[in-house]
Amino acid sequence: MAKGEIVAGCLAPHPPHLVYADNPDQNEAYSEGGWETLRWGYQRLARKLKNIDYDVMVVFTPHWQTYIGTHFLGLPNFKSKSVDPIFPNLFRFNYDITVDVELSEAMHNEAAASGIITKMMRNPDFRVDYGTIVSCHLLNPEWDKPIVTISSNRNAHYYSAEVMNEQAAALGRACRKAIEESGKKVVLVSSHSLSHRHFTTEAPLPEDMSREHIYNHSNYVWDMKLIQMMRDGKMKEVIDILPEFTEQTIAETDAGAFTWMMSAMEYPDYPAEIYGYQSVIGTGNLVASWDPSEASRELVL
Ligand code: 2X7
Ligand code: FE2
Repeated sequence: MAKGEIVAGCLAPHPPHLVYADNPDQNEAYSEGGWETLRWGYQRLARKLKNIDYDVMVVFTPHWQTYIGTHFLGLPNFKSKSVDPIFPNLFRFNYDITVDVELSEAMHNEAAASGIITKMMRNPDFRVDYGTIVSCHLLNPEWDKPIVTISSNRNAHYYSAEVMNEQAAALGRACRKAIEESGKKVVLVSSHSLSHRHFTTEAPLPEDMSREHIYNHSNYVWDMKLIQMMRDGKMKEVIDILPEFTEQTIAETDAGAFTWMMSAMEYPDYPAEIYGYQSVIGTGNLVASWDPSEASRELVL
């Protein structure tokens, strides 16, 4: 059997606003659009993924929070309605998700063997979180590939952003090993915003783009610093300063997803593909991708 490989890593923010703005059949809410810079960036990346040969998408999400260990989806199908607890006006999404249980179990077992506390989620009534759904929908609106979701253990809450960075890096190493042994081609998805201070009130029309802007200039400067380092292929350095970034901008990198993905990809030293940056209710959101293949890697923006 050929060695499995990670064929792409995607930074895929999940504000439910982006699905709301797209008006897919699965979502009950109706919008007049909005946040085009991110949505058009996502569409461009989704087109690229269509031309990449892969078997499964593995997504790490901040909105499945587990307090004892890291959990993995463990049934072949999950079907229900996902309602965003903060924005039920925007996101009531009917999903029907296929899971690659074989790969999920392989990653679970490899993580457990390396000393990480793990659990398979086998509850058929489990409601898949909106982070998974938004990122996967925008990267693959056809939903024609299976996924695996990995939960976010709240190390950052129990301990610190530094401890989270170490734990998530260990999980990334274990997942890479499991992927290589599986023989599968895998797209990794790190589902989150960058800076994450957000407004606490919503515009009367949520998609009124005259009301959308970054929460403050300091968050903007931090986001731009990270994006420049991504362009420069300095991913080890980004992960080294991530705890400080996380604390200064209340970033969603506290969940560990980005560190997990970069560790699994062995800290790329080549330029990230940048697809778009925009604020959503004040948070900083970047769509980006890391393509290990020099032949298909592009300068997008
Ligand atoms: O979960 C989110 C988020 N990360 C950013 C912005 C708005 C809503 O939900
Ligand atoms: Fe979020």
